[in-house]
Amino acid sequence: MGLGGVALTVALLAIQAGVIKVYYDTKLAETGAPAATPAALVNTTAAATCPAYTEPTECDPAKSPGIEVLHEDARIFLYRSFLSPEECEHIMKLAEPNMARSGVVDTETGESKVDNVRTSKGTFLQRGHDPVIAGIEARIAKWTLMPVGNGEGLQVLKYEEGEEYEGHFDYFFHKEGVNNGGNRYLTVLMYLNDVEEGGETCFPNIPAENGPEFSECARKVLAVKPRRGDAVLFHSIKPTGELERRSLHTACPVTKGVKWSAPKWVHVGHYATAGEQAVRIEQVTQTDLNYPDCKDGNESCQSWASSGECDRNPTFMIGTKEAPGNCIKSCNKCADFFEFKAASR
Ligand SMILES: O=C(O)CCC(=O)C(=O)O
Repeated sequence: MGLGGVALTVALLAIQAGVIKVYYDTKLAETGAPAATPAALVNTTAAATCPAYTEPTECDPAKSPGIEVLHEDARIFLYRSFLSPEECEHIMKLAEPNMARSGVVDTETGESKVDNVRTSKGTFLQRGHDPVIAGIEARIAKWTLMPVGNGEGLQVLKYEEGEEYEGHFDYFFHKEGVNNGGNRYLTVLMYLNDVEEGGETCFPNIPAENGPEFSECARKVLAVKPRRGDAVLFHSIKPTGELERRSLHTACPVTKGVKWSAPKWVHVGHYATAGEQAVRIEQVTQTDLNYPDCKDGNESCQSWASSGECDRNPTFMIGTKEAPGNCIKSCNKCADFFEFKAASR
């Protein structure tokens, strides 16, 4: 082999090393290996189009649609084949013996209660329950760029025919809702099986047109059909700190078969579990920072605003300069009423 051939071989080996570095970055970080080289960065695109659980040798990007952007501004994404079939089976098997009727969080008190808006059964698996669950949680952290410790334990849900979860937000409304790691920031909703009919996850604040393969409940809004291993990522809080009303979502009734899903809720800060000290993180918005004199007149303003009262009842909520309303801050109207004072942080 001539000098040119040697150089080419060395270059190819370096690129190969780069590919491996991208796939095994967690392991390399643990062993203190150097940061990614430009060759590694070139190959991240290929890595991102393969199922998250595959090894580099198994990965054929042409066969994997990878991550789809469902709504750029609301930051809603679909990751096909995020879980392997074996992982889906494992989660269902772990959860099955402990399934109990799902509850909802009371918007005023924060207490959990049974309500007909949510008719599924469910259970929680502790964070890091076993190596399989810990591996999935590590991949979620990598995808969402949020630490594993910000996540609650994995919830596992089972819907029989006719069962559903009506429109709701994952963020909390009650003031104690931010007592452990702040409010919920994002959700990664994973589907553990294929559903024969119905059971779509819909976003009713985002209009869309869907075909007849979707059930009636999912025809006119952004909707995702459950498919084994797929995962949807959506954000409950905007980069500005404001609550994201387009995260309103519904689990449509299952009309044929059974549906298994697993939501992972990730908070803005560390979510304390057994034995850890919970830290409260206030919900601060840009509006708060720049309009320090702007305050709500009622404790329930945030809850009312998040459920659409600013639009439905503007006289009471926002008002006019002559007769200001009660919830100007939660309706994000501080700029119309108060002096701008540039925030110092
Ligand atoms: O199962 C689904 O499709 C949605 C579940 C959900 O919205 C929830 O548990 O908050």
